[in-house]
Amino acid sequence: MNQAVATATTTAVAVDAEPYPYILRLQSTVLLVIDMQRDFLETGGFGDALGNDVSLLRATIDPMRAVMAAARAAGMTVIHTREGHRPDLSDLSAAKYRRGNFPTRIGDRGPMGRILVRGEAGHDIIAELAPIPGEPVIDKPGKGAFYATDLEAILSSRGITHLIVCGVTTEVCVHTTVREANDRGFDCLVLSDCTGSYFPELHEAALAMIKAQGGIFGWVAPSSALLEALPAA
Ligand code: TIU
Repeated sequence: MNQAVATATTTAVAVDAEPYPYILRLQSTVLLVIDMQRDFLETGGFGDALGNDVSLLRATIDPMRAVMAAARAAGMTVIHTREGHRPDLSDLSAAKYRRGNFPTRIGDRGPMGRILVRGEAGHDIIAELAPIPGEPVIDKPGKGAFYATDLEAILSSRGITHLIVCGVTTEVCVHTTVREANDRGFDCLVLSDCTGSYFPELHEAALAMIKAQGGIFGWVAPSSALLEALPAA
C-alpha cells in the first residue's frame, strides 16, 4: 500500500447526515447491502407472493450501484445479505411459514424456483448488484442480518465499528438489522435513496424513526452526501 492510500484509509471522513454529521474511517466501515434479491425485486418471488408491487423497489438499484462502486474504489469492504432458507426448510419457523395466510408460501415453486429457498434463482442477488469475488455474502433466515448468522463475527474480526446500510425493505429487514446493530454498538448510517419499501409512507416513517431523538438508531443521508465525502480512487 502506498503512502497516499495509507493516509486516505486512516483519515476520518465526515458525511453530511441527519441528525448531525456521521464520521467514519474507511478501514473500520462496511457497506452492508441488505437482501437485493430477485425474490424481492422481480415478479414471481416472495415480495410478489405477499401481494406487493415489486417495481417500487427498483428505484434503489441505480443509486446503489454508484455507492457500491464508490465504496469499492475507496477501499471499503462491501458485505451482502440474502434472506432465505435451507431447501428442507428446517430453519423456517412454523410462525414465519404461516404468517399472512397467503396461497403461495416460502418453499412453494414459482417462476424463479422455490420461493426464498437457497440455491434457487429467485434467492440470487439481482445481476445489477452482484457481489464481486471476495465480498462476504451472509445467508440469513430472519429479517435481521445478525440473527442466526456469522455477521457479527465477521465484523468483529475486521475491527468494524461503522455500518453504512442500504437495501430492502426499509421498514423490515433494513430496520431490523439497524436495530440489531445499534444494540451491538455499531454506528449505522442509512442511505435514504438506497433503501426502498413497497409502502412509501412506511419508508419515510422508518427513516424518521432512525434519526429521531438525536439519532436513536443512527444517521440518515442521501447517497449524494456519501459520494461527496468519500475519497476518489
Ligand atoms: N416483506 C418485506 O417487506 N420484507 C421482507 O420480507 N424481507 C426484507 O425486507 N428483506
